[in-house]
Amino acid sequence: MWDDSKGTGSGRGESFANGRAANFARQHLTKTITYKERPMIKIDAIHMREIQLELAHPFETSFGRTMARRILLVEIESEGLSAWGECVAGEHPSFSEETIDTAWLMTETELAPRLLEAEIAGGGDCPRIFRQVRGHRMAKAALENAVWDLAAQREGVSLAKMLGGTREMIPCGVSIGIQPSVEVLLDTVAKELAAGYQRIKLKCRPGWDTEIFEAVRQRWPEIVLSCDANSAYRMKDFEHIAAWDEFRLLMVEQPLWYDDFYFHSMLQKRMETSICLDESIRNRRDALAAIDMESCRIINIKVGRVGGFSEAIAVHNAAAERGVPVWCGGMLETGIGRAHNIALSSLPNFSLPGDVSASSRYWVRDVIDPPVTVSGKGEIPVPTGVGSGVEVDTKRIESLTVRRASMRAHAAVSA
Ligand code: OSB
Ligand code: MG
Repeated sequence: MWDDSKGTGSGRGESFANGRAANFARQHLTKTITYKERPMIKIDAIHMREIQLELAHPFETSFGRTMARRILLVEIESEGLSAWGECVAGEHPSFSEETIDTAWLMTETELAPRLLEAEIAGGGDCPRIFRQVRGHRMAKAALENAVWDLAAQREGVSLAKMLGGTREMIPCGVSIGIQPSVEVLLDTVAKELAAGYQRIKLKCRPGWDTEIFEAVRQRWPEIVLSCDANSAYRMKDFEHIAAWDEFRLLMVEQPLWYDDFYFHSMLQKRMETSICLDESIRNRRDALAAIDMESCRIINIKVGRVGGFSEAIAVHNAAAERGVPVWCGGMLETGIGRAHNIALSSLPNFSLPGDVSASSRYWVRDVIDPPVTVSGKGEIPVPTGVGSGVEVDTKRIESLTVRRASMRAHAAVSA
């Protein structure tokens, strides 16, 4: 019961697509092999870049407004293959303690050097390699996820399959930021519903809550609706939040402190609507504690927040065994992180629509080509090609790069 599969599905047997990854798999793998027997991965280099990219629309939460993003991308080069990872840390330590600058420092001075020296067969080895670095989960996740992507390419399978995914389509919702007025919000909701999204999540905070739930519910009594407070409320607000039961929200996400279970559990006892935790869940143990204390009945999994795919799978499995549904959160990712979120969302217990939506909601032009699109039914097909199944637009990334560093085994070069 306490033993979680790490999701290292061996999934072989489908036809290989063309390309370097498929060739690699063909040359190196001739029979079905288990995880332990996989040949070691030789990492030749780790490249770090900071790109700067303006959002198509500013995004406002209870902790602030984002107009443009500074994003750390990592690329792992290995025996002719290349795999990317995205660090979801923001510019400021508002969602969590990490920022792009702390992640840059940790990646360059602690994490990448450890990874370059390590013996690894797959992404599942990364938590062990990074164990002596406490915290910095978003920095760790960027590298670990790239290793999973690389391992999938080496095996000639999709990343989703490598992670143990089973869904062919993922259901999509949207997260709608705080808007200048209720009228603008209603127009935005109407637009997203027309695009087919299956669940609308409204960012809220004191002063932007009951009134907007009322307005949206009045116009759309039956849609699947939720809200996310990003820790904007305190104990004095318990009555106020419990009164939202009348709006039949699917969930209230992270209403209280970002690091709390106990007071969320007190609040959950006083309301019918399910609480969903986001910020508070850093790993599987947190998920077990929160479920056991009834601090929440739903869990938002963000692969960056929990430190990488291994821990995300562990949280997913722990929740599944206890009948707690999960969904995949978003952090305003580019197509690289988005593709990883899609692969993760293909796991069976991702049964609620996630905050994984079309590239065009975030970027005028994404860093993958083609961008991620969503069907009129609010679904994204899970790519079946090798690796993450998306094409990284390296020329575009080059043109957006403002800082870079490269590390090779036994030699570090910074520029
Ligand atoms: O709490 O889910 C959150 C964006 C930045 C920081 C925190 C959150 C969010 C979102 C955006 O809700 C989700 C998305 O990527 O669409
Ligand atoms: Mg959230």
